[in-house]
Amino acid sequence: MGSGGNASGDEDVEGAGGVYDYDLAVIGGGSGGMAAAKAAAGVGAKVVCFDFVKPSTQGTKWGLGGTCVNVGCVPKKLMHYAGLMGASMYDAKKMGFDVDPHPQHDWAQLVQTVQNQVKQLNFGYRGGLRSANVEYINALASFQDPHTLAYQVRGQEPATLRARHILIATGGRPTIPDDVPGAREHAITSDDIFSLRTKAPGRTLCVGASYIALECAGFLTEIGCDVTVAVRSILLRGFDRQCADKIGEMMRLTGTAFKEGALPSSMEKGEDGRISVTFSDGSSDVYDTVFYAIGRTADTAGLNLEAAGIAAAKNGKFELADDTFADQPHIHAVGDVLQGRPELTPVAIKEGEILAKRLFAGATQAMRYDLIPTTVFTPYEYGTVGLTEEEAIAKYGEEELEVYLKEWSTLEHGAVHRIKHANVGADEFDQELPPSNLMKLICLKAESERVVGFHFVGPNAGEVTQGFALALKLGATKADFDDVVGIHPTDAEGFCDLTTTRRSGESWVAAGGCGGGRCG
Ligand code: FAD
Ligand code: NA7
Repeated sequence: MGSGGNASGDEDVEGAGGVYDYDLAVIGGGSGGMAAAKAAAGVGAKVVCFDFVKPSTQGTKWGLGGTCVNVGCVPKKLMHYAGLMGASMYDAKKMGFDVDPHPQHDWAQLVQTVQNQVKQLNFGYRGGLRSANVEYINALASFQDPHTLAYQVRGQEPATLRARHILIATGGRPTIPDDVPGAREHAITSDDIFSLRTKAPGRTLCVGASYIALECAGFLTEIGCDVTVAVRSILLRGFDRQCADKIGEMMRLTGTAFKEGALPSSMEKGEDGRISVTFSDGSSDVYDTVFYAIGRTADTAGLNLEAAGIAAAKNGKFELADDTFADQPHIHAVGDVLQGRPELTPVAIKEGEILAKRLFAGATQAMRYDLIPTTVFTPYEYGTVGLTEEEAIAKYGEEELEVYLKEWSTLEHGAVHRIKHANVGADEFDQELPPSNLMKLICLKAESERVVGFHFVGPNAGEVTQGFALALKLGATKADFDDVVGIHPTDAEGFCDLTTTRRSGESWVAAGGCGGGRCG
């Protein structure tokens, strides 16, 4: 044991290679690290978990629990909920409530509500670690040698501890480009937006066109901000193209602007606090907020990896066959630090639990990365599990697939003309509007039309997709979907009787809207 010793003072644990203070030391108390720590302690391992938050470029800090609970899924979903409420104000008026269809939005109140919930979860996580018998150390940890971690708790002497196994679960942080003068100084990221107390975002430029940029652009638009998304190439790279295009179409119709092919080249803050942005096409504009969501960089630079005899790729991630370093089989990694794996909380959790049970309970289950469902929480959500149409064609060939699809509008939204209203703010708009929803099943002909790709753009896609993911996991065929009796009137019931195939050349747009577009 090094200077400072192990905070618990408990007995040392023995293992191959010597005597250790802990069976497992986890660096990073986020989704993956916390899950692994609790699972390992749950089967009797002696576990310590380090978690420490370095402030964002704008100085934002937060508590225990990692990205998801503090600056990711949780505050994002709550703000998405606020956005959905904003969109439903007009519905409420149409449904007889005596409400202003354009009420003023109080950003400070929203942040307060969101942060109260986050604080409650932080508190719960601390108690959760304690009751799981995991020792928590609020300090940055780094390697001193392959089995030794160095750390310093604020106000205390530097210390070290030795662990039989070490898990790296340090996640990632938002990327801000170095080559855009002013961006690091003036732009915010997802690390800041959910606790932004100084002012409402107002006129906002979102840079980036994937998950996070579109989700944030979506809820900001719905609560009344004037939002433009700066798109480098395409929306939602890696997702099904038709569905990504549908998301873009619905976001445009509900008020988000898109600036294609031109990105900020510099920005500066005026005396009024607003940010003047010059774009690569020579144009310029002024915003209250510039929000970068152009990807995340794995947070591994400060771990002193050389001392452990391991290395990260150029982007900071680890390229591992599974969750363990081949050269240092006692060092492991889970979550967002892993190269080529989905950056999702349930993935990090599952990886952490599987690792812990393998190390300390003799389990043999390996992590499976196929059929992981996910949802983009844009105003019209997009849920998917399995292959995109592009991936299915590349894997099996177009002729081997039958693609069933349908577009329609949600009954309730159609009844109050929500999209028509959102687009122009009045009922006089008479342009033909596209249906808001899209569903698609990609089926493999050679295997009795086994469903290999499920896609749904529409309200509550997260809830819908979670349930259907089980069907794909169990190998459901198109006939199995057809055999299910629908729940009427829902959007999801549309999956029970999809008839139009892409191959048929017929229109897949359902004329009416009554439960999954079934009675058009
Ligand atoms: P993290 O949760 O990032 O935890 C890592 C922890 O380690 C952090 O607390 C960090 O401060 C700490 N740390 C780093 N270095 C050290 C060190 N040296 N010593 C001690 N501590 C250290 N996923 C979903 O599934 N659904 C969603 O809807 C969703 N929405 C998202 C929205 C946003 C805006 C963002 C940013 C992410 C979202 N994600 C979502 C992704 C999800 O949050 C991540 O995939 C998940 O948090 C990864 O978990 P992790 O354990 O790898 O790392
Ligand atoms: P992603 O999913 O990595 O996407 C990054 C987006 O930002 C994508 O649209 C990129 O466009 C765009 N991008 C990348 N670099 C730049 C620069 N320099 N300028 C402008 N735009 C750029 O990142 P997210 O932040 O949305 O999400 C990360 C993960 O966190 C995600 O998987 C969620 O699970 C949670 P491209 O398509 O490459 O042209």
